[in-house]
Amino acid sequence: MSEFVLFIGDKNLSSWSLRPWLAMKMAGVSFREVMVRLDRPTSAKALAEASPSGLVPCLVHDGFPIWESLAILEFLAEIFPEKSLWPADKRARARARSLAAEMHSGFAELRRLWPMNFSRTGMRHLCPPAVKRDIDRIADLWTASRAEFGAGGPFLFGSFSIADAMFAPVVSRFMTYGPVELPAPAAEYRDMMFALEPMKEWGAAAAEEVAGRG
Ligand SMILES: N[C@@H](CCC(=O)N[C@@H](CS)C(=O)NCC(=O)O)C(=O)O
Repeated sequence: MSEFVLFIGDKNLSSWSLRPWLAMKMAGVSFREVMVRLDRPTSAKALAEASPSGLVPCLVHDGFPIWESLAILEFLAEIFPEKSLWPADKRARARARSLAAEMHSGFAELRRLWPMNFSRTGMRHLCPPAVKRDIDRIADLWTASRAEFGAGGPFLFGSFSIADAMFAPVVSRFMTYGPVELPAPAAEYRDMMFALEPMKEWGAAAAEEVAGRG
């Protein structure tokens, strides 16, 4: 039987790790997770051993490593076609890929100024215009996807997809640095995502880490 080992960073901090971890949980794929603690004197060596890029996440499938969150998610979609990690409809799939790619390469100011701090809520923060622009763009993307493609369920494209996995850390940020005021469909989507069982599981582990017990 195939073995999946997912190397991740600290759950409170590692936004990139959350994405494939959540997708694997939502798809019901069994895997072993190995955490590499970040920002420690031992981190550089441990990261170099865990991942060819020296960054997490890295998924090792029967000894074969796949790094970069989006590449891992694509691999999962390919080997588990029955899990429908991309929407079946060609246009919906293209749109989901646009959202996933925009998240992977964009929203730099939001990511820089509001780093993921999963276990915290209501943190004091600044919201300069560049961050506000990122928030507004994300709210528009969520609202439009829900309206155009979301009829079959509560996620961006109805059922859970890679696009949802890609935005999971933003969902967390919109709680940590808020709750951020969003138009109703975007706020509903954020709250639904934050209430998912795997998100609660990740959050509980993040809180244990911060308390020094993880
Ligand atoms: N583009 C990469 C980004 C991965 C990344 O930056 N990971 C961070 C943790 S969230 C990391 O490994 N940082 C290494 C460090 O902190 O030394 C991806 O999509 O997987």
